[in-house]
Amino acid sequence: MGIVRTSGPLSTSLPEKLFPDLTPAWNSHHLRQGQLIDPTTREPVDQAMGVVMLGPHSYTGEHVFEIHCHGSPLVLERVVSICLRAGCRAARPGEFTLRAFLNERLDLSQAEAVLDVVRARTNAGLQLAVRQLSGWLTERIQPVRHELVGTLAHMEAMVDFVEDDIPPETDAHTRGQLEAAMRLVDLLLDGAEQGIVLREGATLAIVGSPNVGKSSIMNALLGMERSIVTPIAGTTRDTIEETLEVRGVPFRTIDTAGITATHDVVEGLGVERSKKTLDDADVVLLVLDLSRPLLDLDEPAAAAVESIRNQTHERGRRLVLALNKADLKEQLDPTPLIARLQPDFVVRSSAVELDGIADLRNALGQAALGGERHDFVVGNVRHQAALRRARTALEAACAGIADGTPLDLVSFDVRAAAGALGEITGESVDDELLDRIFRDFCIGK
Ligand SMILES: Nc1nc2c(ncn2[C@@H]2O[C@H](COP(=O)(O)OP(=O)(O)OP(=O)(O)O)[C@@H](O)[C@H]2O)c(=O)[nH]1
Ligand SMILES: [Mg+2]
Repeated sequence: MGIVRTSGPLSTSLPEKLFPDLTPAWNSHHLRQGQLIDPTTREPVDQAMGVVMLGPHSYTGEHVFEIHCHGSPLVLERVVSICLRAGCRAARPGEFTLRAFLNERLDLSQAEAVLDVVRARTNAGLQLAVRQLSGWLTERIQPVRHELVGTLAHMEAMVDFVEDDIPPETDAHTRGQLEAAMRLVDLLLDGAEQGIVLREGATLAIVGSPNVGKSSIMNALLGMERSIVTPIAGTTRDTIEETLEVRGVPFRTIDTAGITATHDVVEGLGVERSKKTLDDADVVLLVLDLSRPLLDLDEPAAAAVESIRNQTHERGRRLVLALNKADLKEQLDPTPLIARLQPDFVVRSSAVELDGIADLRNALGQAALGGERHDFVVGNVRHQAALRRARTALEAACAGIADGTPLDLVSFDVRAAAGALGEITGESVDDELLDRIFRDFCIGK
């Protein structure tokens, strides 16, 4: 099916023109079926359905008419051109949603959530967007912003009328409000990092020396025999990728060749790839074999992990250590390595008996999210940036009050904070920002 829709006053006169066979009584929100014709030629175009939704009870808040026809591009093009001839104009990208925002059917964060729903690439990202569509973010931000605006008005009045020092109780009150705003912004920013991981997923590199059970663990995590497993060291020669969802986090999971000091050319190239994979990973799963006594064998892998642990990484790389083959007689003491690498999680596992695999999944999920899943996750990058700006401005305002900075300077920061929060709800946006946001929408949304 294909839907052509119109919004605005013409939406109530179009139905009679396009469906002349139907009685002209078009009740709002009732779907009707009939012969759709081209009013200029009287030629039938399609057997279609139409529905009128009278404003303000429509998506845009204006009168809306929708034509549900067969999905043939020819039919759709015809219907669009008929509407244009009847006096409509083509919608700009996102214009329906923009009108919904301008007519206060949606706040700005909800309008953007529409785009996030359309664009979601992961189930978790979709979940976040749908949640935002309900308006929870504005519900939280709006009262705090209104308090700030009130504080601002008060401060400006003080600047204008008071020559003497500000009474201390005003200071305390203002500071209390600024701190309350900061707590909310902090709470929302805490979950922002998780928003990115849930929207975009994380990369997981499974590394270690040869034969420790990396491929077996990859298969156990996936629940399928994806990677070849043999008792021969050096089985995995190249990186092997698969997607895996753990606690809502989509992982790009990569099994790698064992990292070892080697003179073999092919094996050496595999080791290079393993190190490159390690470099790009958000979460590293280092596997050790508990059943063999020699920790030295793990040295090249440990050194490679150690070197990337010291590098900065945009999401803060996390390390999970799997002490594998825990079903066999334990011969290895991993304590010195744990002390040296300081992994975020240590899990004992048996990839053969499937012991500890659930713990491993838990550890990986927490490692990617940087802890337990937050209740309030802001997934939209623009909102995150606005929250960060609000945070900086609130901090400056609090510091200003503590230092006895003149109120007119402090009020400048409070205004900036209220402005940044208003950019999320849409209460303080200019046309340029709206243009930028809705430009990304597709036409018709
Ligand atoms: N008993 C026991 N054997 C295991 C376990 N995990 C892996 N193995 C065995 O160890 C051998 C090597 O396993 P792989 O998964 O191929 O190890 P790998 O680390 O991928 O090895 P390379 O690809 O050669 O670097 C196989 O014979 C596995 O069956 C485990 O937890 N317990
Ligand atoms: Mg392998």
